[in-house]
Amino acid sequence: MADLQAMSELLQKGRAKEVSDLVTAALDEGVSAKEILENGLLAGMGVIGEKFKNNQVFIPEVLIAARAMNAGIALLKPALAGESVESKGTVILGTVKGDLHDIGKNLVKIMMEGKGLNVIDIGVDVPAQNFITKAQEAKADIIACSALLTTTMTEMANVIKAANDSGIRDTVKILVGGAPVSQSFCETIGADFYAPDAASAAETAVSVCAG
Ligand code: B1M
Repeated sequence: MADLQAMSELLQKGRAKEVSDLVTAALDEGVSAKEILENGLLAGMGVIGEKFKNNQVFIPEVLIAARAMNAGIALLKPALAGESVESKGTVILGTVKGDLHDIGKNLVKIMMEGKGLNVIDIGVDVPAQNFITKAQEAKADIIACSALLTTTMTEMANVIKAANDSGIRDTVKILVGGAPVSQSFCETIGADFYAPDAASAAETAVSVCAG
């Protein structure tokens, strides 16, 4: 039987190969991708997050756990993404300047692609102006910014300022998210939409593109 507890514990130890094997076995047994993600992978990363906060583990351990997490997510991708083919709109997605966290962003990408959006992932540590330049080049409908640090979430305000300055603010909507971000922060900086998780980010983006 699928052992999501073991998956969580192996992820905490950064054992990417074993995590991948357990993800594959769980999928083969018919466990849903959502359950594997939430009760196996995210549960393990949650424990690491607490230990990181309390100085019980340090960056190298967190990095290898993140690598195991990404290996597991890669296997879940087809099941999470579904089979949508028709493009419903274009999204420029990145983690803001100064911020290297990309696991949440990668999940947002998977969920958005699964809903039929064309997602241009411009990576991590992205300067505000790059979001704008890429959006102009791709004639994007949405700029989606992720931030995981209280010190970097303020960069989102710079993205909005850059959008205003370049005159694209009326044609491109700005979606923000990430653990420290909230609806009230979204309103304070003048972003258009906040989404608390990857699935709702995808739903919001689809409804924005549908007009
Ligand atoms: Co970092 N880190 N980290 N870290 N790290 C946190 C975020 C932290 C909360 C840990 C802690 O103290 N408990 C803390 C931030 C504190 C704060 O600002 N409030 C922290 C810190 C302090 C740091 C450093 C400063 C540590 C240091 O150097 N002293 C440093 C900063 C580096 C930098 O970015 N410049 C740092 C470094 C790292 C690693 C590189 C080691 C690694 C990142 C590896 C990687 O991403 N490839 C790492 C990790 C892994 C974490 C934790 C443990 C896990 C984050 C994660 O991936 N979660 C994290 C603690 C925690 O979250 N419990 C922590 C799983 C992921 C699926 O969730 O990204 O929240 P998340 O995404 C969610 C939602 O937020 C949302 O959807 C997802 C769920 O569906 N979402 C969006 C995300 N983006 C969205 C965009 C949207 C909509 C929704 O629309 C556009």
